Amino acid sequence: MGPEKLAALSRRVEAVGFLILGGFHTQPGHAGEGGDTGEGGDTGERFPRAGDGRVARTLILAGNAGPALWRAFRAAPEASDGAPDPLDRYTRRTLGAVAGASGLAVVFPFDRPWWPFQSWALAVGGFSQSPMGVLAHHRYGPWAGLRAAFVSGERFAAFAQDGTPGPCPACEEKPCIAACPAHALGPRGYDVPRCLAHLAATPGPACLSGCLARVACPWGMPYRQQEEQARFHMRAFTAWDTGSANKGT
Ligand code: B12
Ligand code: SF4
Ligand code: SF4
Repeated sequence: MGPEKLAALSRRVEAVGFLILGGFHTQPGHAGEGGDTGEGGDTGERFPRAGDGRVARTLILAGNAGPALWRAFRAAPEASDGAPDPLDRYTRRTLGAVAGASGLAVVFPFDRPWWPFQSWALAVGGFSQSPMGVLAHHRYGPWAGLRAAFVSGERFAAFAQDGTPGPCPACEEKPCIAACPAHALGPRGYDVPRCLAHLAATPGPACLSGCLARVACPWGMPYRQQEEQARFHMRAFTAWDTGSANKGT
């Protein structure tokens, strides 16, 4: 696939509210070469098969940041049909159609077993591991959702990456850590049960309008979620321990 086809893929993805975050070539020797089933997804070294059954040579990551996805989703039938996991279903329908039209295979972050989307984002570049578990991006801060990976058996033309690293290693004060009222972020990472206990025990917790630690990050402010979208994702997150979570971003 040359630059024109990549540009066409980008246009199709943007028309339904998403964006292309970048891509990378899988290296010879990665699992998926010669005989691997391509199933599963528990390490960054495993890849899905391309649509024609060939091993993956190129992986392209689609995501979202800023208001475009929420706008497109709110106008779609899934947003009001009352069935579970509306955003995941919107994503599968629209990006599944984009993959079909582009001759690519596609996998999603909500498919089980989990594919290693964050490892793939680190391979794409521009992201760093934040103290909150989410990856922070040099442009989008902690607000980039990872929504789909397109897979091809061809080696695509090189991706234009500007080489800018994610912001966390150079962020000395790390205001995200101090902003968490539950002290759930620290040197040992993100204490999920502590965060969830705080959300359950506090009447009308401020975090339900958006994780305060994420909001405190000075990077990517123009891409922050609006309140309605933040509430949607936080509701899904707090449902995690009931087993009915839709882990959106
Ligand atoms: C399971 C899961 C969770 C679990 C984590 C349980 C645990 N401790 O493992 C819970 C429910 C806690 C969770 C929470 C959230 N999650 Co989550 N989650 C996932 C999911 C579905 C699978 C992760 C996984 O196990 N992958 C398999 C491993 C092998 O893949 P990997 O990439 O190599 O591994 C990375 C992760 O395991 C990560 N990791 C380890 N522990 C934790 C803990 C958390 C909280 C996160 C986010 C990541 C993380 O570190 C590894 C290296 O980078 C991914 C989607 C996906 N397929 O990756 C989303 C995903 C990681 N989650 C995401 C997000 C945004 C959230 C929330 C912010 C949701 C929200 N409210 O909006 C919250 C964070 C809480 C908060 N304060 O707001 C995004 C991250 C986007 C980004 N920029 O990095 C993802 C990619 C989903 C998406 N569609 O974009 N999540
Ligand atoms: S505040 Fe600093 S450490 Fe925290 S997510 Fe943002 S850039 Fe990373
Ligand atoms: S949602 Fe609230 S309690 Fe949980 S990590 Fe974010 S700031 Fe802390």
